[in-house]
Amino acid sequence: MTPIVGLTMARIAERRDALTSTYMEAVQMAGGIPVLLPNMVSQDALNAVDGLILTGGGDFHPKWYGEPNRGTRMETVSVERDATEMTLIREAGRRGIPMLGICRGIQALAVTLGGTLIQDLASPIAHSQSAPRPEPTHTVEIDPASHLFTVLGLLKTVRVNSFHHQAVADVPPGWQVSARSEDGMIEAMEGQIGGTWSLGVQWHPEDMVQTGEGSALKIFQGLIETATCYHVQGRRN
Ligand SMILES: [Mn+2]
Repeated sequence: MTPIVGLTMARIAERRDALTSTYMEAVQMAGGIPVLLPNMVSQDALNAVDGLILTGGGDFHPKWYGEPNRGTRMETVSVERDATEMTLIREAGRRGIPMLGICRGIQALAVTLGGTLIQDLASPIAHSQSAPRPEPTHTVEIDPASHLFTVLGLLKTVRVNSFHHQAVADVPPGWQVSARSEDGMIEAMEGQIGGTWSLGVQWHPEDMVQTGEGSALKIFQGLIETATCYHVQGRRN
């Protein structure tokens, strides 16, 4: 069987949602069927999927994690998108649907499940690269005790791209840090919800699957594997 993976979308203008096709291509290359979840769906949309990808995009409104604005780029905030993704994450967690958070997506997982964010990085390493998207510009060190270490084929370090000015400050209760950059920023985290692994990465593996950089496709294959388990266990509605 081929698992179906739902992907959240960016609110790019009033009444206009979009998603870069590299996400859909990566899901397809990894053996899944990508379906798009626009910013008006209810939690019932999860009846149709075996896995969920929280995609990249603008900042979360800091009110969701109870902080004043300390460098959040308010012009990139969509509270409609924030609310849709938080609803989907809570419900996916309840059902045990495996999740992969990418860039904003790791932050979505953190904000929704009780973690916090650094609202504006002051880091010596450039986490906002000007190099082309498929090009890795910094390394991350993987915790050998992590699920991510297994997913990546036992790699201790990988080279990743970097397009973020925020990062996870505190991971949610029950989650663990699975990778950090040289400057100590959280670049990946993981948690087991409802018996299923979910993962967040701060980089953009969907932009690196074509070149094979950083074992990027393995991250999507890891999601497809857990989504397949979810499906064959007959857990989808
Ligand atoms: Mn980075």
